Formats: sequence, structure tokens, C-alpha cells
Amino acid sequence: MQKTMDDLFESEPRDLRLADGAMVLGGFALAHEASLLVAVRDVTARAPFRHLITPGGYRMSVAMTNCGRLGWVSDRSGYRYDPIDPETRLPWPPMPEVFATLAAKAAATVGFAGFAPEACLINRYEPGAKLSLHQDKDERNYDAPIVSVSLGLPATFLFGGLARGDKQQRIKLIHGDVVVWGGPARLAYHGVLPLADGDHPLLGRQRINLTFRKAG
Ligand code: MD6
Ligand code: FE
Repeated sequence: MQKTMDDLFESEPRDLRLADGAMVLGGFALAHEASLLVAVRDVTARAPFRHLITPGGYRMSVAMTNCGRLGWVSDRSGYRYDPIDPETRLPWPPMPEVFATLAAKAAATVGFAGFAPEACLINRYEPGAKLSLHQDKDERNYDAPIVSVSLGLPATFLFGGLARGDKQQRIKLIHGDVVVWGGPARLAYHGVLPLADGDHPLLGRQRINLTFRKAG
């Protein structure tokens, strides 16, 4: 059959299965890009990005803030979920409707129906910022998946196994990609390589990542 213009320009689906329970949904967030960006601006106007200190005393290169009932924070005393922003001493801004809806839709697409996130951690990477290999294990409940939305500059995501030393896959995550992560993959080690410099048409020299969790 002859190819039409639509066939030629239709972008290839970039969905990728990382492991049992872990999947990249290529471009899944693009349909909501404008409202997501407005919502990120609203939240960060009320709860500004800050560089948290690790329990070991290091300043994280990724700047963070939160929205939703609970926020993830780190300081010299450890990591925890806190209903109060320690900087403003106010509750975190409520989770924007578009965030909760997108996270639930992505989770359901990968087989985790009924995902109702309580916490959304917002990470801002500037060139050179990275996230060392870690497991997400500060949540009390590992039954719920994690949903992660990438916006802005592309990043190289490392996805390993359940042991720190397991071989890692390297995945390029671009603007609009969503990663869903749960079940047998819930405690897989993962990280982000230092962000390469660039200029994103909507976000400039940064990458924003939203991670949705059920914390309690
Ligand atoms: C990031 N993401 O992509 C950092 N954690 O900026 C994470 O640490 C992460 O993407 C759990 C599940 C998915 C993730
Ligand atoms: Fe993580």
C-alpha cells in the first residue's frame, strides 16, 4: 500500500517496557503540556524550588519542591514525608487537577488502576545536575506505583535492578515522556546522569520532573 503524508509524519510510538511493572509511555504528557506548565508555575510561586541537604550533609544538585497533601523532604535528620513545607511553614500547595488526572491515567495504562497520588515531588535539573542511583523506599506502601513525568531538556535515566550492583539500562527521557513504575519493579535502583546543557523551546535550560506517589 502506498504511504500517505500522515503515515510519513506520524511519530513512532516510543513506549518501552523496562521490566516487569516498569514502562516508559513516550509522549504521554504532551496533550496536557500547556496546563502542566501553568500548574508547575503556580505551585512553585507558592512553594519555591530549594536545594535540600542530604542526611550526610551534601547539598543536592537537583532543586525540589512539592504539592499535594504530603511532600518529600530531606535534611540532616533524614528523609521523610511532611505535610508542612519547612521553608514557608505552610501546607504544600494542593495538587493541581491536571497532575492527579494525568498520573491516574498513566498508571491505569500500565495496569495500576485506581492510583490516587498524595504527594507530587517536583524536581528541577539545571545543566550538570544529577540524581545518584537510589531506590524510592521512603513510602510506607509499595503496592502503589510511582508515576514520573519529564518536561523540558532531555535526560539520561538509569534503570537497574533490585540490587545496587545490577547492570543498568540507559534510557533517554524527553519532554512529555511518562515513566510508570510498580509491582515487581517498585524497588528497582535508578538515577539520572548529569544534565547536558541545551535550550528547550518552552523551558529553556532546565528539565522538570514530576514524581507522583502514594506516601502513606
Ligand atoms: C527523575 N526520577 O526522573 C528522577 N523515581 O528526575 C526518579 O527518581 C524516579 O523517575 C521513581 C520512579 C520514577 C522516577
Ligand atoms: Fe526515584
